[in-house]
Amino acid sequence: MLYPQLTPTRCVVSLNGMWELAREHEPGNHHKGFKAEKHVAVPASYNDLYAEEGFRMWKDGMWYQRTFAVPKTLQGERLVLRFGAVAYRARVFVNGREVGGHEGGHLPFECEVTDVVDCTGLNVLCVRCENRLSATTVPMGELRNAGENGQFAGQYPDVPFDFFPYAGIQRDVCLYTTPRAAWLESVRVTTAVSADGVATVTVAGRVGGVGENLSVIVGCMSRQTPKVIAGGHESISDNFTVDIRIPDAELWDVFRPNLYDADITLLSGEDVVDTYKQRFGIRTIRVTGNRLLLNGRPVYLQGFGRHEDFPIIGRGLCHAANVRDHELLKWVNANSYRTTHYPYSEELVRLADEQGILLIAEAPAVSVNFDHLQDENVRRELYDRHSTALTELIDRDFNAPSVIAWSVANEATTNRPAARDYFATLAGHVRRLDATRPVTMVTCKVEDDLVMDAFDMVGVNFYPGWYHEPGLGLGEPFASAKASMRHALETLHQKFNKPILVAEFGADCLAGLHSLPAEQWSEEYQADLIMTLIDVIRECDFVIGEHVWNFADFRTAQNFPRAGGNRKGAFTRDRQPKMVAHFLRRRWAVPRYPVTEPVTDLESMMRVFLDPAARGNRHLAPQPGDPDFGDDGGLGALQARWRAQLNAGAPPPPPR
Ligand code: GCB
Repeated sequence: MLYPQLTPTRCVVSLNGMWELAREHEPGNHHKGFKAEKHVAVPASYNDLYAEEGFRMWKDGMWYQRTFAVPKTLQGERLVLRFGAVAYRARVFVNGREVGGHEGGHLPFECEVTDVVDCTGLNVLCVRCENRLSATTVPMGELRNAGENGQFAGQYPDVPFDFFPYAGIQRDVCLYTTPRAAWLESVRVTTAVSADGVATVTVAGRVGGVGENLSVIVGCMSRQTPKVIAGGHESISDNFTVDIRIPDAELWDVFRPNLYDADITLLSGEDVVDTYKQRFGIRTIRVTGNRLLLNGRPVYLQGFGRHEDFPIIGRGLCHAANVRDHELLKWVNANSYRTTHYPYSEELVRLADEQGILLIAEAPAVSVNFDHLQDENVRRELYDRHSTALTELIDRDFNAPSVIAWSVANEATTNRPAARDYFATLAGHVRRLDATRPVTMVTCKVEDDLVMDAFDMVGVNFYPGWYHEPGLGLGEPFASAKASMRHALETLHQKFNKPILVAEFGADCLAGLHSLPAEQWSEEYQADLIMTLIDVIRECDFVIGEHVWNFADFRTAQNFPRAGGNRKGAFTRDRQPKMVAHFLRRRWAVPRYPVTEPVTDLESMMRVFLDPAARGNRHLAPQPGDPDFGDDGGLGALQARWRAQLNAGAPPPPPR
């Protein structure tokens, strides 16, 4: 499925804005139009918009409606309704007729409506969403708190995961057009780079409809130096594959997120039928030994697990919040995040492509609980939905250079024998769909995990110092939390012999709560614990990254360990830094592995040390009298030493 685009042959009309809303108290004729209870914003989750609990917690049929007309200029075109995401299930009706639907709350779907719309007047568009979860939905929910629900037992509402089950039309809705007879339906760009820097770009795609004498022309354009640099042409019927050679390929990476566009033109004889611009980046990503290699060089992932979560709009797409989040990620010197625990919006992935942020894209499968899957048919039903979600995710994001790995799930009961086959088959499914990226999954089982050898790298969530071994202790601070983290990482490495991403660790912290000596929930405790654990993590050479849980505070179901949601954010829910964010910023300013871009990297490292805000804090920057503080009253001495070390190929020292 292609992202909607305005091109000389296509038009996009946004249907976002103010819609009407009503709950389905009883099945009826809502699909033909209904009496509204509320106004509702699209896109947004409906849950936090109103003052009544009866709306916030509603999970049965929730109806949305609006009207639209088809402009005269678009009549005669093929008309498609497209939804970026509707949680969890959607059925779509136009003028009372069902035109399509979808299951799964975080991926796009579309419904062709060419023959259903009335081009002479207003059309009534009604969407029924429903957020009922079960043992066979992805994610699971409403398990009546049975089985191994652990800390989630007894939550309100009944979900076995730690984020609020937001619902509704949460991403963009549009009506878009394509030509009617034949059109470009999908495009997949695969790249390979040879040792001499020549890239082979394969642009493959599918054509919908039928046309005579069809052919495609593909031109490749570099966004850095905007000119057509290569092209290809092929006669086709419905599938096409065009290979293009790009000498001196400008690779995509974190420092220089170089992008290209494949300009695709579908022709019938000499006539242009359809055009589409598909962006892509040229880069390689693979796991070798204990390293994750981006363009052949080790990359250490420093960043967070996150949520699409913001006051009032819930999980609704908000460009302003997305811009702010990525700005903060850059500010804190993060280079990556995992789209915990579901696929994020296409718009955010595109921003990551443009800004050089590395993403581990996760399926919406969180807390898969095999105690509820003992019946083989039930397990098969879940598997089908789970693998479909991955198919749709890979289809959507295959062309995104920012996506460097697929994560098939977070925290399943991977200590149950049935989990083994389930996840091994799933890993195989993902590899068949995409052989160009590593596949991973995130476990919270250490001694008894049975599945991680099916993956290219191991993701692990581990919370010493928070859920176990709380407190500083009387001897060396956090001694037992440190030992526990070291033991877990070594155990997993011995067991699976794969590189490990510490995918979650951290502590809740109520912004503004201070305590000396540090104790749980205070800013001091969160900062000290996270920085201490980073030291331990970095003692293990097989660890390829540290993702702090979480980027920002977020809303959860209600339960006694949650104070107005999960407070493990390095930033508050309204995106202001807690103390730990300043520490991370300094720590992450220094690359973990030797860098080969001395000038830019050195500058970014120094930027933090020279930042006047950071300089005011003894913990964040060297002060006069420190050995690194130069006679020149600045950091000249430190800079000179680092530059010499970098040029000699040695890693810079970690900050004290
Ligand atoms: C986890 C989960 C995450 C929770 C986090 C916590 O292991 O993956 O969804 O929010 O722990 O804070 O408990």
